[in-house]
Parts: sequence; structure tokens; C-alpha cells
Amino acid sequence: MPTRWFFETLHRHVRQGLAVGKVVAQRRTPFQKLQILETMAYGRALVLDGVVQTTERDEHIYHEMMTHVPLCAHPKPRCVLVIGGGDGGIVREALRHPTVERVVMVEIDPEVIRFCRRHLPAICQGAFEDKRLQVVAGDGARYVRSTGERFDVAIVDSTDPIGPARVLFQTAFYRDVARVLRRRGVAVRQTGSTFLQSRELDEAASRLRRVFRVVAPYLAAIPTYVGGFFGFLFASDRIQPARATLARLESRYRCARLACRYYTPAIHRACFVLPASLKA
Ligand code: AG3
Repeated sequence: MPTRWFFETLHRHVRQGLAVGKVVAQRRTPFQKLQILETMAYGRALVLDGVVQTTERDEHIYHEMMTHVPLCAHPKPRCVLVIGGGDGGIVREALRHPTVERVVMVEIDPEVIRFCRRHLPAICQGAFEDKRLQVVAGDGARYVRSTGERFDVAIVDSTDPIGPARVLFQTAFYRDVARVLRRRGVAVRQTGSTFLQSRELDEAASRLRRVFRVVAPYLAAIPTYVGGFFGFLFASDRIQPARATLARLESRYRCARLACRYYTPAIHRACFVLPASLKA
């Protein structure tokens, strides 16, 4: 049987090709095209509008770094807001922290949640059944504009700034995120490949700097997000991410009984160390 190839459509001059055993499911929603592909190299993959969002084999790197970096940087995270993240990977990691009493996930496309729970259960691992989680089907930008609730950590797990996620890259949105955070609140977002989408990190950092006192990029290499190091931004008014001592991070890691596959307290400190070209 000839190999079927899926080619990602994200980058203009670079193409990621994945050999696909079968298309597990696909459908169009009012927001986007959803696909779950059985890939030979990375297990099942969630693809939105032609862009790989997460795969069974490497999802832990992204989800652990998006979640445990802000949660371990915070002295006692109780309430967590997740914007996007319908596959459930972030909420799964956030709910591992015993200090967390409440997680609100605001996902614009409820079909992503239904689709992933059914066809990609290895990502959420039952997190949607946790009583501490409330799922809001709606626009994250509108939610942070209007909610009266306050959070310790906000995690923006959006797609790239093409399609429905565009508003989640605007300064006005970051101002509203800051508004819903408590005094020692922390926000994080993904900013794409530092090589192929370098403007994304720069732009998001300068917008976040208009709103937050501390803005720090951090890095991880995620195989299915092509283009070398993948960028994240940490933003807060009070918390300096890399200033927490290793001993303190280790004690938080131990107290939370985390058993991660990628994140460690040492990685927490190391991921904020940047190459010369990325230093602002
Ligand atoms: N959302 C971020 C996907 C980023 C892909 N972008 C890229 N390769 N430049 C992932 C959702 C996982 N919960």
C-alpha cells in the first residue's frame, strides 16, 4: 500500500510531512476544520485547519511547559483559567496540582472538546470528568472582558495568529487577561517557532510589556512544531519566573507530587536562558 502523506500548511517555505496510517476522523465546524490522523511517527495527531496542534508522542513537552512553568512559579495557584486548549492537555496538567481548586476552560469551539475526548482520549486522560473543572463554550477574549472572576494563572493555549485565534494576540486582550489576574497572577502563551515565526515572539513580547511588568520568553523544542526552538511567554506583575531558587521549585514540584516526563525544576530555570539573538 502506498504511503499516504499529510503535509502541514502552516509555513510558507517549509513543509512538514507526516506519513499517515489512517484518517481517524474529520469534520468541519463553524470555526475550523478538525482532523485526527493516525501518524506513523507520532501516534494520533490533532490537526486544525491543516496545522498540527498536538500529537500523542510529544504533547507532554508542550503541555507540561505551558502548565507547570506558571503553576510552579506561583506560590499557591488555586484558580486557573485556560483559554483554548480544547484537547484537554493543559487542564489535565493543571489539575495535577493539589492546590488547584478550580479550573475554567474557555474554548470557542466545543466540537474540539467532543472530538478529542472521543478520538484522542490519551491527551485529556479523563480530565473533563474532574469536578474542579468548568468548561465554558465561548470566546476567550469576550470572557476575560466580562467575567467578574479572578485567577492566579491564565494559560492561553491558542492556535497560531491565523483564523479564530487572532484576537488572542491583541494588546486589548492582554489587558483583559491582566484584569482577571490576582495580585501575584501569572499568564503564559505560546508564540510559535522562534526561527520560522520570529516576529510572533517579538510582537507578543512587546504587547505584553505594555501591560505587565515582567515579561520573559522561555523555550522548549517540540518535534512536531517544526522550526527549532518553540517560544513561550511568561507575564506577571510580581513574579520573576527565573528568580525562584532551585530548592523552592523542587519543593513545589515535590508538594504537587508531579511526575513529569519533560518538566523538571532544573528545566524551569534553564528554559529562561536565551540565545543572544533572542535577548530583548
Ligand atoms: N496549540 C498550539 C499549537 C501551535 C502550533 N504552531 C506551530 N507549530 N507553530 C496547541 C494546542 C495543544 N493543546
